Amino acid sequence: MQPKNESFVNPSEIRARFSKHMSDMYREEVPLYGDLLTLVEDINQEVLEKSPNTKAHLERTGELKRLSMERHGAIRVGTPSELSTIRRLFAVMGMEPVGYYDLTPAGVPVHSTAFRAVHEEDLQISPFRVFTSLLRLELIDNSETQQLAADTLAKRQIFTPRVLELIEQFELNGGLSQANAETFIDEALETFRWHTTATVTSDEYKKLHDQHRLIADVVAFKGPHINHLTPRTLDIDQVQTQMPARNITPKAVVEGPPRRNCPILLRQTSFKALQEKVAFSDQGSEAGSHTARFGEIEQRGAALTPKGRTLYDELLNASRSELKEFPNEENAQLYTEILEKHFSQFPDSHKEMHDQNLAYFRYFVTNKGYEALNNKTFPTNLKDLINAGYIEYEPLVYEDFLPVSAAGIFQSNLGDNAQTDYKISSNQTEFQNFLGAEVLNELALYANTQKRSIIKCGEALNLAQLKA
Ligand code: OOG
Ligand code: NI
Repeated sequence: MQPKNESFVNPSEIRARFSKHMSDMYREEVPLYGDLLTLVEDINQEVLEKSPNTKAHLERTGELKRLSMERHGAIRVGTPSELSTIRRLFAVMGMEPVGYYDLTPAGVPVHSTAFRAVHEEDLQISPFRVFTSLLRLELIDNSETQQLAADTLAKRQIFTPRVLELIEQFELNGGLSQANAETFIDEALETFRWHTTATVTSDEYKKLHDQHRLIADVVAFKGPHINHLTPRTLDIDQVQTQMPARNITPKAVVEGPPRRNCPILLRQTSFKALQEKVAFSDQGSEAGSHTARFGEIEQRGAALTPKGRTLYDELLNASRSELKEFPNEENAQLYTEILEKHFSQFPDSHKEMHDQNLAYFRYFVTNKGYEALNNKTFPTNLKDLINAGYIEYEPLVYEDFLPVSAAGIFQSNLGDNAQTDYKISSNQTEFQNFLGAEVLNELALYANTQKRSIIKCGEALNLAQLKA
């Protein structure tokens, strides 16, 4: 999307710059994240050198250009008003809430969405995403702790006065000038910064922490510090194996689907959260500690259609049921075997995934197609055009998250004994009311991108009514 006024900065440009600033800040705050970035870059380089085929695919889809700047982060906010202002803040950078994730079945008292760009052209400029969770205070069963949390949260302001002004200005005028965009980036960054001083006493912290480590993390600090940033790798198993040699301790298993020739959705792994020194409000020095921030890596594959996603969910559930317990250090090998066995039922070539309508694709006119432009009558439907070699396709990359995987990432960083059986479940309507907007349906976004690529092919080949 272009800004309304030419002197305004493109929101995608603000997002790209903000994402870089955020990465630089986190690298300074958590040096291990920097080590992880270096490892991921090394492995990506290796993959690209060893597999010209992968490189060619990525070049074609434009992913090669965005690979080194690709990352996602996560924050956890405490109140409905923080959530709605965060939405307005991300809107300045062209990020919209996509998807609803309920983490309560996994024993984490939050529900979440992901802020990201939605149009393929904007995603190419910067695919930066932020997984954003809202604490569900109503799930705290101890009324005294619930009150303590509510009172503490009511006292804080996580946004600087200047960033609030700039958000309003953006909403009023439809954009920000170059100078204001710069200021916005600096001021917005403040919301995500780590604070070594807590806003609560050590006793209060203990009460919150005893209820759930996550509650202490959300409530006890000045703001929703970014708790991890995640670079994208082309070979997650390689990174997982090589982490220990660089003094990084990975979690037991890679979340998501198993390794495949044609990656689907999202595979993720993280390193354990760090214990960091903090000062409670009744202490002069940093005598306490808090464990929340970690590092994560991801490998992204094809976005699946509803049919593909149903198959994925079935195979994942079957694998989990057969394992009978949560994946951990001891059963990691067995889990991988079970996962591979079940996922052998998921077709592993782009052609099968395409022809069986399991994934979304982007279509391209081939050289043969362009060459034939002036001297051939083209077939008029997509299938025949593909069979004749005039059009080719590449899968659309999955831009979102997976609830079971997200739960696994939360748990590995909250201690595995953080399981709680919450009685209240999913409440998307309430979440959207707090957010002040509906979350977008990610499947519709992929379908739109796919459709736009078909229309483009039709235009290029002078086939006005090209249909899927
Ligand atoms: C968010 C965990 C989820 C992912 O990549 O699935 C997540 C959190 O711990 O706040 O980031
Ligand atoms: Ni993450």
